[in-house]
Amino acid sequence: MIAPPDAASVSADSFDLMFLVMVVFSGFIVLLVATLVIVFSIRFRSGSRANRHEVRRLVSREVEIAWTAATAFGAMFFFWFASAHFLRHAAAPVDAMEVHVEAKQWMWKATHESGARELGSLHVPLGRATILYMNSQDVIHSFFVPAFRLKQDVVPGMTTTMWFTPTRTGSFHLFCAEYCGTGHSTMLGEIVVMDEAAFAAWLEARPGSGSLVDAGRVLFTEAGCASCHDPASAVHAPDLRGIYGRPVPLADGRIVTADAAYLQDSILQPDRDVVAGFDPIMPNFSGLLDEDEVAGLVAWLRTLERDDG
Ligand code: HEC
Ligand SMILES: [Cu+2]
Repeated sequence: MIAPPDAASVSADSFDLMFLVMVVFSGFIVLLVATLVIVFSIRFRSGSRANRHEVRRLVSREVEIAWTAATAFGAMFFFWFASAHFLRHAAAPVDAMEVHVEAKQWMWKATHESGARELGSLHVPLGRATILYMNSQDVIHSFFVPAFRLKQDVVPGMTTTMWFTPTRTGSFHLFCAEYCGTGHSTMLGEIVVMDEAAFAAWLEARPGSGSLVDAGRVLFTEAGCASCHDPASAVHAPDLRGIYGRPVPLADGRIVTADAAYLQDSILQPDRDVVAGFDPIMPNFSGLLDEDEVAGLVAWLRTLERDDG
């Protein structure tokens, strides 16, 4: 039997428990049904003298009601059990460390907030929440870390997120879990969990290409964003100061929260979520900016303070 790797993230243990309970419960049902099938087919085989009326008496209306209710109750229990787990781990802590992950045939790339980059590996600190903002450059991939019991699809044209808090130092396998072409099986990586101090030293020693935020600030002017979005601009475009975390009313009536994924989509697919009260004149920057540039812009937009003056 292949045992799963030791659990190495905060949510992993409760996930294992859920899995175990489901397997035990399903196993019990399988055994029960299989036993009844076998017993009944022997006892009531054709030609046997068993009393067929006896069964009808046994399966009364009360028994029918009881097992229907028990099944419904079981289903509701699992719904509660699984959704409680899901909700508990749905939202990342606000102070989570951010990393941008880019998937492409057939490699994983990561960019830290400091601008440090890595290929095929991801270094993260122990005991601290890390949130990944993930994009794909080509086809659907899936970021799968068995030791964390986490898996998330990485889809072209949208940003997906995944977060975890590692509980053990060491190196853990990272797989692509979505068949993504001939090199799929080579799309491997490792998650290296280091204690806080070692991680800080690692990041320090990393030849970053300047911080993401700085790159974003420069690009905001160079790519022409400022010509529309500068508060002094004559173009009617939203003021982006304090945008991060703000509720944004959209032209189609929805209200969304301007998280990192929304900011990224605003740049790459401006027609998708048009802000209420504005014309959809913002150019589409997908193909014009590479993923690091977009990550930089998003990082910079997030630092913009609201102007209360
Ligand atoms: C031609 C003018 C123009 C340019 C250039 C432009 N934008 Fe926009 N932008 C707009 C307009 C108009 C909207 C509102 C309508 C919409 O959502 O499409 C908008 C919306 C946005 C939003 C969502 C704002 C909100 O309040 O939710 C973000 C974020 C954004 N732009 C960022 C950028 C960035 C980053 C760049 C440069 C890479 C850029 N824009 C370039 C005109 C522009
Ligand atoms: Cu892949």
